[in-house]
Amino acid sequence: MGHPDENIHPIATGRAAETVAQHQDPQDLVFWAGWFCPFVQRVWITLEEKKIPYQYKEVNPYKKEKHFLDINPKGLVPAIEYKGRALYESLILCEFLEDAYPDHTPHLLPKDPFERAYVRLWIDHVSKSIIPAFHRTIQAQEPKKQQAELQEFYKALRTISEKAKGPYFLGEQFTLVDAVIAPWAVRDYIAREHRGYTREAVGGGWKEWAEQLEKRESVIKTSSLLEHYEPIYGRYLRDEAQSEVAKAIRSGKGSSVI
Ligand SMILES: N[C@@H](CCC(=O)N[C@@H](CS)C(=O)NCC(=O)O)C(=O)O
Repeated sequence: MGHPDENIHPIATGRAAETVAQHQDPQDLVFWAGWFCPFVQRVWITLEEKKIPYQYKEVNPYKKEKHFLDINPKGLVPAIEYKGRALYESLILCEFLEDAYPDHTPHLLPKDPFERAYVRLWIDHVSKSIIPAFHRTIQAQEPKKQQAELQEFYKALRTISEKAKGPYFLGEQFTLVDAVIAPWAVRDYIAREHRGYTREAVGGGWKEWAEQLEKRESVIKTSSLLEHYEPIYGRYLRDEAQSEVAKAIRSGKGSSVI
């Protein structure tokens, strides 16, 4: 995600704010988070699912403050400090939590090696197909391009949804596939409000799956009030290419009217 607008809300709201308040005491694990970030929410869901003790610390990753760059040289949230040592990258963090807290259930990765690899295969699809298509859909300005990208987003979601057994990806068990895609079920309303996306149009059972994900306690507890997510996408959503100025530029009159 790029640099959000200045009017981005500084801290978590709604149920996520309650969760933050409950996780202020020092712990072995410090969770460096940005309340708004979908990659953060995956790790947060994992922490909540497994009831791992953690101390929540809010950081604005766009400020690139030195203390945070010492933790994650990339300057991105999420990051963690575990007994004083730092790690980052959301998928790696989710797997680390599985490995470092083996007694904490539920296990989000199946025991069976095939099933484990299968979960990772579909997480890879989320990373490589679904998230890029979501961002291209949001960022596209030309209506034709928006439509084309939206179709790609639908296709990527349909492909995985057709494999979902219900209520969750592997059936009754909530796994990492569910945890990593859930933040986009929370945020897909942005595409609905601005790009004509509907869950029904995805097909393949996405609507039912997304509704299950939204209802999951760990997802609810890590979600802020919906209206605060929108400004984060504002820069992409602002249809500048359709503004009068943009139209003027396109028609060759640009420099004289700006
Ligand atoms: N691949 C990273 C992506 C994390 C990411 O992009 N985080 C965003 C916020 S949602 C960030 O920290 N952005 C700061 C920046 O781009 O400078 C992960 O999975 O953890």
